[in-house]
Amino acid sequence: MTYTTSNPSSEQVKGFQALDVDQQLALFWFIYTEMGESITPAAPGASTASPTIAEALFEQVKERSHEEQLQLQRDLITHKNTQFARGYGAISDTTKLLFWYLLAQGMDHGTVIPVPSDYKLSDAAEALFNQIKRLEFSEQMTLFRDIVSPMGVDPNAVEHDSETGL
Ligand code: 45D
Repeated sequence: MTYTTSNPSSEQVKGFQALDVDQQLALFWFIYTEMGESITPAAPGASTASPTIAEALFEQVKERSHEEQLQLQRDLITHKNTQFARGYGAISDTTKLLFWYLLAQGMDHGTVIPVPSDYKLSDAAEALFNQIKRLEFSEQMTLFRDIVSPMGVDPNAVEHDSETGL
């Protein structure tokens, strides 16, 4: 299956990025719960994902405490210049998607910190959620790629940081 090329100016991507960090994580989680069963990592299109790399990154999250797991995810969204965010920034968009999918599955399985059951989406996040639900599957894939692609830190795009030595 092929997907349309990314449109970085898509309204939904901007809307997503305009949410605060925790609302982005929460909305992404609600999206997963809505579509989880239609995601099939073994699908033919999965050939461009690197399961070994996504799993290695996921293992780094899994072995941390719940608080650290949450911080790692927040750091990806805020582009904090960490070793982990650089590892993330160096992988392909499809592998990034697979990594987020593994994280969400970890939440399902209780190995990754869950969203509190009483956590509420803001009105803006809720409105975006409703728009996303109405998109076609291929449009959703393009959107998710555009969301996960710029997260983390592209190690080729940043100057040496004397504070962290990275
Ligand atoms: O206390 O082509 C808050 C592949 C604050 C195959 C929180 C694919 C309060 C190849 C932040 C709420 C399968 C890769 C706590 C395609 C608080 C291929 C915590 C498709 C604790 C197309 C929030 C893959 C947290 C797809 C921890 C479509 C939130 C993958 C975490 C889609 C949220 C993956 C997470 C999706 C959300 C993953 C981890 C939608 C993950 C969503």
